[in-house]
Amino acid sequence: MTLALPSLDIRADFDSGNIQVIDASDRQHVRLAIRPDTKSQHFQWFHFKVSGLIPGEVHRFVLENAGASTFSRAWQGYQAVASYDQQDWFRVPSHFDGKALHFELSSTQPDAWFAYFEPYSRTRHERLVSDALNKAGMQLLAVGRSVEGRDIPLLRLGNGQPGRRKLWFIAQQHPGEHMAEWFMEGIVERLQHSDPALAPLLAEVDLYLVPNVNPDGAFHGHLRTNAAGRDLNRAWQDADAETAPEVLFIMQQMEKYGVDLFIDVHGDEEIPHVFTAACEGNPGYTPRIAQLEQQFRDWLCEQTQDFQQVHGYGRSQPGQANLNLACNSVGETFDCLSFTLEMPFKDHDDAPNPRTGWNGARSAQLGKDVLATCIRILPQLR
Ligand code: GEM
Ligand code: ZN
Repeated sequence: MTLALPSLDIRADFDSGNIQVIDASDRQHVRLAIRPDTKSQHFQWFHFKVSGLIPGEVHRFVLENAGASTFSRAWQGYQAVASYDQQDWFRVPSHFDGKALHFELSSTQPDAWFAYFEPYSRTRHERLVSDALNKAGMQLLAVGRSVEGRDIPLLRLGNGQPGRRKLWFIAQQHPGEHMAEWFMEGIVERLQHSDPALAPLLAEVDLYLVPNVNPDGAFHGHLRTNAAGRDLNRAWQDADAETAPEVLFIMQQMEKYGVDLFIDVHGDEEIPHVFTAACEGNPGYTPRIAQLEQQFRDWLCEQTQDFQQVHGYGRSQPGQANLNLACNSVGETFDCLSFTLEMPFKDHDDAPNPRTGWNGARSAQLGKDVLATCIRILPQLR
């Protein structure tokens, strides 16, 4: 009598889930595909659960449409992440053959989750907001609404009195870049432990946080767009209430309160390093802003080995910046220090961690280190 092996059950019908099952009948060759963002051709983010694994056996998975994804070159050198408990995520052997991404797991458990990066869930987002309000002394200043009606909380630490410096962080305009809200968790966690190093922040600063700009896209397992199919980081010159209410809300709040330093938190699919992009291409770029940018980067390098200035995007030519991007739009509008901060989907190769690659905890620590650098540069902001 032959015992029938349990078939594999593969699901993605949950928060930030994304997979399409082509054929799961062969556990040595599980054929999968990534679903595109709604109303958009972008795709790269994946997140799914597998049940029915046989402990001790190697299971092999193939993302057959990886070669057609938005950043297809980024699969070179990339390793997928897996978890048995949705807490501890680790890298699994992966390779890209130019068309498909292959990865495998020598399973120790019958169930496992796989994802493009360590997911940041909506439940954890709600706990983050609760901790910000109840443990970190922040206030819920305003609430925006996404295309599908999800809350977009704007949190503030500080009393909004005239003369205080206004520091803004926004995260996950691009919903698949989950490292961004891990970064925000680090900032909120840091604020729960008062110490003398935070004194300048508390005395002189109003700190504005938008922990997740794109809750619809995050929930639906999108890489790049909101529920209306818009790339929010291309909507900062023409945001409207129907297709980019998320950006419109933030712009209106910035106009109301002002900005002295802005950091837009992202993830980068291809470059295996932490880096920043800034406003050198803005029409209003000045030597003052150039000096502030360099000082901030130099000090962040002193603060952490998880930052570097060698690798990153090419510099924009003078006057050629795309002002549809948040960093450039805010920097130009408020004549302030303004960065896009990029964390890797792969690893920070200057300080690699082979087991985890770049992950949530390192993103959170970077948030703390960036906040410390913001405090250090405060006296120079205006
Ligand atoms: C990037 S920001 C792109 C900035 N490019 C240069 N050359 N400064 C985007 O929106 O495409 C942010 C991201 O998605 O990570
Ligand atoms: Zn991004």
